[in-house]
Amino acid sequence: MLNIIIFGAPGSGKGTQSEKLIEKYGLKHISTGDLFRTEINKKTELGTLADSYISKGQLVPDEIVIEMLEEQLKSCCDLPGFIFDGFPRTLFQGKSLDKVLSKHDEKVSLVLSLEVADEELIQRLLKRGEVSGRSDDNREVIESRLNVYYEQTAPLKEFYSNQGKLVKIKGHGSIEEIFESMSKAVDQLIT
Ligand code: B4P
Repeated sequence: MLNIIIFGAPGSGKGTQSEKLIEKYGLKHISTGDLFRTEINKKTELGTLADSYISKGQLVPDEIVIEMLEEQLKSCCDLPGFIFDGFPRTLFQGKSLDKVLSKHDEKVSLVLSLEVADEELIQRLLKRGEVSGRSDDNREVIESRLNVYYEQTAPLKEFYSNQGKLVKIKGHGSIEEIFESMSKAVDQLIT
């Protein structure tokens, strides 16, 4: 299986690029952010709990995220692979993903890291906030999300770089240009 992690700061284009990669390579999309937003919209207990963290720009606790992930991976075996979008976000989540995948004799194939400057990230998220209605797309919460990213999520880059799995992708430019760079990295792995 081809198991790709799309990595990057909030607003780096993870969701945007994931959709295009899924279409091209036929992989199953697992976006923890989307899964939480679905629960929030359905007003479930999990949604209410997740929103209490998301609306403050904090990460949802690891154990909740891992439980949700395990549920998603239960029926994984006859698929060509996964795109993990916005997951893992902590070292604990990274190590847990390895454990869950190894139960299915699988591993992470590639980590594509979208590199975008903070100013651009803030502008993109503020722009999305004008229409998204998301509780976390406003300046105060965006700043806290960026801090959380640098403190808790960015250390994963070293984790995957040490395993020779990290490929940095310039995340500035048109969506098509970025997609081309990402596709090249995937094609190098599969051909
Ligand atoms: P996510 O849903 O993962 O959201 P994100 O980081 O904001 O977005 P992404 O990088 O996907 O941005 P997009 O492509 O949409 O997480 C939301 C929250 O959920 C987290 O803060 C956290 O609280 C919680 N959560 C999720 N997963 C978790 C986990 N594993 N553990 C704990 N908590 C978790 O792009 C953003 C904008 O930029 C869009 O408007 C897009 O149109 C635009 N854009 C994209 N590419 C562009 C380009 N090349 N040029 C110009 N604009 C571009």
